[in-house]
Amino acid sequence: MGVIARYREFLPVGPSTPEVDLHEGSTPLVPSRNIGRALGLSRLFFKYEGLNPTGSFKDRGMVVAVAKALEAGSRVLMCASTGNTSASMAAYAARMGVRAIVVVPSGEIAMNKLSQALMYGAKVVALKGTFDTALEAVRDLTSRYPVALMNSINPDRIQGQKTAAFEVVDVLGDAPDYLLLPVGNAGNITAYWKGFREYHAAGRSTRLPRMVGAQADGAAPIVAGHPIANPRTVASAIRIGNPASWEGATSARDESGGLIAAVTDTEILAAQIRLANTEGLFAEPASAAPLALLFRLVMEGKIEKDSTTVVVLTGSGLKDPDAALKNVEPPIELDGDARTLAKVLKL
Ligand code: AN7
Repeated sequence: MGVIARYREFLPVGPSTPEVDLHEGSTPLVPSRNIGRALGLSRLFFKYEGLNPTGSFKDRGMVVAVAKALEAGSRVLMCASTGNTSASMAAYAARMGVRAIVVVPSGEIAMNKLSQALMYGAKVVALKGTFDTALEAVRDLTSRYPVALMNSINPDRIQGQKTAAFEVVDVLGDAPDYLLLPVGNAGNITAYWKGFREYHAAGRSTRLPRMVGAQADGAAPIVAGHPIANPRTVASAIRIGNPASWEGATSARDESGGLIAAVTDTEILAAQIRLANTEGLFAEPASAAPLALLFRLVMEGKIEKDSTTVVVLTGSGLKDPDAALKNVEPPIELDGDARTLAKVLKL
């Protein structure tokens, strides 16, 4: 069952909304086995969003936005993307038989995300410039032509994405003390906060979490307090200099008593490897940013050891093998039999 069927009563859908479903959502909330213990945190969980049908959390919002676009009669869908939004939109457009056009910053998106958009049959334009320039072009074009804008400025995207907060509460039985996630265009932090508030208002939880957002040092406009013209980070998913949902992010931070801070690329890659090596969870670099921030906050004594903490792993590590492979030993090249193999392995 997908998120529309599961959370229908909380979503802007009705009898005339077409059925769209790729069985997105219902992702596991995996308890930490090793990192939590090492940090002295008794209740640390990972929301493993890489297990969505296209490998990222974007499917939750896309399914609702596509259903609503179809209901409104749209036949052409368009988005700007650092990769995951384009993969997701292209998949749902393919399934529903409508055109998908994606605009990505040229040379800036992870190869496997690009391969997804192409395989699902989207028309892909690699536009010179940053994600921010791509989004500007898409906003402009969709305001002039009968083409549906599918970025998270589209409120139906936020509606769908809030279901991740519902799932966290459904599994834990209440909201956590802290929810950590990466912040790029800032749709997701906006959506989680909306979800936690709505569930709380509906009596499904007794409290609200503190929202903790992680940006990358070279792409941290919200931390800096101004847009960044040339955002730079290894985490290409959050290489964004002027987030569309800026205010949603700062409201989530301030209303929840949380924080948004930046981590370095070195911290991001170290966290990514540690997560894979010690938990068996492979997430893309952007998804490791909040874990890197958690390490710092625990060291600074800013997170109580007995708190319930959820780190959202927004996208699968398989999305961006190039980023990961730079940081591990290459395979051992060998021509030999079991004996030479055993020798090389020092068994
Ligand atoms: C894995 O795909 O912006 O703060 O165009 O792919 O809601 O933007 C992706 C963002 C975090 C940041 N983690 O979420 C896009 C795009 C992953 C992501 C984010 C993205 P937002």
